[in-house]
Amino acid sequence: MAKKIILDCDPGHDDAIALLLAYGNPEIDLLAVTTVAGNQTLEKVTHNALAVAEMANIRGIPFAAGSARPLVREIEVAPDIHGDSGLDGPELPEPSLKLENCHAVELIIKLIMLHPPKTITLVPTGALTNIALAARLEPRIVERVKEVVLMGGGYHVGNWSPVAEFNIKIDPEAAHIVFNEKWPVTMVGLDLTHQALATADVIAKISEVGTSCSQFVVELLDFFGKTYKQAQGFDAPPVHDPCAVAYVIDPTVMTIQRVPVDIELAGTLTLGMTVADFRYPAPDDCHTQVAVKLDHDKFWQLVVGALKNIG
Ligand SMILES: [Ca+2]
Repeated sequence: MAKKIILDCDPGHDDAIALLLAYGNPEIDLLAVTTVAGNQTLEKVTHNALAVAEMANIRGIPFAAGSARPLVREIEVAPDIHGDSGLDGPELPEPSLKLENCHAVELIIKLIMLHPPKTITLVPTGALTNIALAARLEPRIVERVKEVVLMGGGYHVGNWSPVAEFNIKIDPEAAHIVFNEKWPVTMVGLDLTHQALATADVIAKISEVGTSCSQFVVELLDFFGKTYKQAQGFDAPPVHDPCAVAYVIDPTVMTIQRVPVDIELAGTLTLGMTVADFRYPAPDDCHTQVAVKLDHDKFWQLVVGALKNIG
């Protein structure tokens, strides 16, 4: 049976590819797409999500806009990576899809309470603001969610500070809530996503699909590659967010390790660090795990396969 997910995102080049992977892969039942401020303002990332839906002719899936700023801190965006629009590079179609007339947090709660327990996986690929608010507004969702598979953090490296990753760093309080609730959390962090490089070889395979959708992804990766080279010195861009979706589709696409993870909220140099305690075997009640090693070929086969299915 297809795995039901809610994708909570801030498109974002890699979010856009995550959305296409989730939509195009038959193992995934995409119940809803929700947005959160992050890579750009809420208005921009929501427009981008709808534009990607338009481009891929996604219909019948509810989209809802969520939090316009982090729980406590001022909003931070990432134009050096994603451009002024949040999705610079390809030309975006004008969206015709309309947003749901409710807040993303309401939609997330409604869907989780409506479906049988332990059937919905939350896949956040942006700041954890919406997910944290949902857990606080309706605490019963914590037991009902199957698991949270998030892109964010990193146990040995950061990107928005030496030790903190962007999604966690911009709303560390939200991340603290999400990592400390007792639902299973899989952290697909930079340790893993820095292995998901869109090399020239990968881009050629995507281009060979030969559809408007694959061309769109090639143009996304072209822009993303340039900014990643300029901002962080990567020879090929790491395509973070689809890794979380890929794990839900097929957990064997990566190796994982159970380990306690908590979020630093007080450090002057380490705010937003995902602190993983590898000193001992994970205790029995450990509900967090981290992604370690990616099967690069299997991962990109999933992405290319999904693009072929979208047509
Ligand atoms: Ca993202």
